[in-house]
Amino acid sequence: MEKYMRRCLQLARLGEYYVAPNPMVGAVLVSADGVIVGEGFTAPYGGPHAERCAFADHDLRFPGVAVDTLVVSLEPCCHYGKTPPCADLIIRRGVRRVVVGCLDPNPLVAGKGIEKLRNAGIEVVTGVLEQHCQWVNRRFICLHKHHRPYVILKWAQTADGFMAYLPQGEGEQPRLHVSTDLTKRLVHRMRAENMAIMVGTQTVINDNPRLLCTHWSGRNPIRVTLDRHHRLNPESRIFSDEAPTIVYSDDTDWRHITEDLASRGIHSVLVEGGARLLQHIIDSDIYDELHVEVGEQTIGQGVMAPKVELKQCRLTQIRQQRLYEWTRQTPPL
Ligand code: AOF
Ligand code: ZN
Repeated sequence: MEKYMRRCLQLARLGEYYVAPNPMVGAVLVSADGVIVGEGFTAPYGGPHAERCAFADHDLRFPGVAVDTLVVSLEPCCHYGKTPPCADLIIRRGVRRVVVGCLDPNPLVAGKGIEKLRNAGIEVVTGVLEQHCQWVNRRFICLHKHHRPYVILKWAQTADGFMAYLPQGEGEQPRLHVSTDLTKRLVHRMRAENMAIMVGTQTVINDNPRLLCTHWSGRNPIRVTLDRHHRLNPESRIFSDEAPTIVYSDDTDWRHITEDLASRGIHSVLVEGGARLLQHIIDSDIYDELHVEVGEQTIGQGVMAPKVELKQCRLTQIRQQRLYEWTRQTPPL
């Protein structure tokens, strides 16, 4: 069943930039002699689920062929959300067997989808490539399991460990450029992969960023920042109408912010700096991944990058840049 599940995971990723806050799911329908006779993946948020799309695909391309097994990367749902329950559809379609990658942690489902299928006499096999299926939806699973978004910290620093020039009085600050065109594009891909993006007050003041996803396909993330001393100019580009923006000014404790983001249904946040905010989060130990880009230049003095041990990180070299990546959970091969 693994080869069918691998295909489900490929299909699931086709929805990657559009389905949040829903999980990305892939489903295939298999005939009794092992041929794939229908494929589907979760439609953009609010649209039909993977299973429903797979049956629609079957009806178009293989209308006369009987379906024996449904293989799906996440437990089929059994609740009415924006769409009706997949479990009911599967039962109605007379499938003999359902093969599931991992359980749906959403308390409205959480095992009840599988139970419903079994009660209807369908054979259910679970846990096929389970870790892979969980990894694909680690953001969605984190939200439901820990009631906080999946947190990714990202910054760029010089070879001598600085992430910005020292402030020089009033007015425009000179910008330190570490990223290259290629790594900037990779950052925009990360923005597309996450529901929210966050920077500290000083970054808004110094860089006046838009924090949009312009160099990758996908939706703009929700922008998040802090403003404890009401220093932000309402004309800042972070307040443009291209994406929503959330500002925390009273309670800027990281744990409380993550709880609030979770209560808004936000399953992931990419934190792009600056140094103080990143260090506060690192000290709180509430984060899941680190992505640190180290350029080759040295500047002698500046704003120091957060202190973390890069030794355990996976290292990738992109031309002159070194990219260090660390995840709390080990990704499956
Ligand atoms: C599935 N197949 O492809 C997905 C599932 O509001 P709705 O109707 O879209 O339901 C969203 C919930 O359904 C979501 O939180 C998760 O529990 C489940 N997602 N289930 O059977 C799918 N994307
Ligand atoms: Zn469903």
